[in-house]
Amino acid sequence: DPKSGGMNNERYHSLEDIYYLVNKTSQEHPDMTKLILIGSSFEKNPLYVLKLSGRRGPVDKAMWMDCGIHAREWISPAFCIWFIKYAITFYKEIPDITTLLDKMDIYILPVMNPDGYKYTWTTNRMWRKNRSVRQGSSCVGVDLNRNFDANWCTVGASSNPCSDIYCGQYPESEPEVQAVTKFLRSHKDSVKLYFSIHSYSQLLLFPYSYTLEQVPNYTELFELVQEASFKIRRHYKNIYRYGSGAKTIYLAPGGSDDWVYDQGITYSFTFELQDRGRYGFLLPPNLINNACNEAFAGVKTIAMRVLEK
Ligand code: ING
Ligand code: ZN
Repeated sequence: DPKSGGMNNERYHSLEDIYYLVNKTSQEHPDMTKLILIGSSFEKNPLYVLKLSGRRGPVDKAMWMDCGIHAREWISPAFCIWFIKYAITFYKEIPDITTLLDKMDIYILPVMNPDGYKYTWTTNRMWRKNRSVRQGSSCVGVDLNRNFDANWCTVGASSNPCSDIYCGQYPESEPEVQAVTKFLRSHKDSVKLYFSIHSYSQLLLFPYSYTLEQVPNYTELFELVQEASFKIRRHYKNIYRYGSGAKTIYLAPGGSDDWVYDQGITYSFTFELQDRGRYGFLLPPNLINNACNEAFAGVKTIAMRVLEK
């Protein structure tokens, strides 16, 4: 495929690789990118956001996408990296990404949980949480997607530090969550659209996950994810279920998309990428490109609609 631009032989990237790639991209494309250090992890790994923009004057709209909140969901950072590469390669070549970059800035955090991600490469491939340690407990890590200040630590989270869904000592106790909330609070006026990328299960979710109650713009969000799911099904013959988090999978408080929504960013989504359980978190590298293409179809469909509003 001539349009693949060498993007059809993906592999997973180590944390060091990702830092290198993001840094190199920012140096090679200063006209389209800006590297922003938003904070650091518990183990003092940097949290870099890459800002992507078209070659044009300033605009007032922005989109945020974070990947790798959960360490073992390797396809998630792979998608953020794929997205950056796709944007840089095909800006002014392919209309969809050109329109997105001409009309809004795109902030990408490729690995929100670098300590956990590193740990899945060295020690335990199935680790989910971050790697924060706390005196008085021998268990390590907080579930960053239970640590946001959104009905924090109610049904669907655990106050047991040994649990995989441990909510932490208090809302925003974790430096990774603090870095993201600080950035988003100070960019609330421009950021209209939020995506958080997870795996697996093939789901397109929107708030709320912390309650079964419907958000005010439920119908609008439902129609957006429905259209995204139809597009993926038509072009990639793959099924993505969709709906609010609580109704579609389970009650889960303290999640990023719910917190973002309650900050007033009402186009807030969590995507669960491939697969539906055959390989689960261990999605083989030869499936990365397909998973990323269809995830991009979903992001693009929603982003284009939100730009029309
Ligand atoms: N799923 C998410 C989790 O953190 C989720 C589901 C989405 C929860 C949005 C809260 C908010 O459990 C995975 N696979 O991590
Ligand atoms: Zn996850």
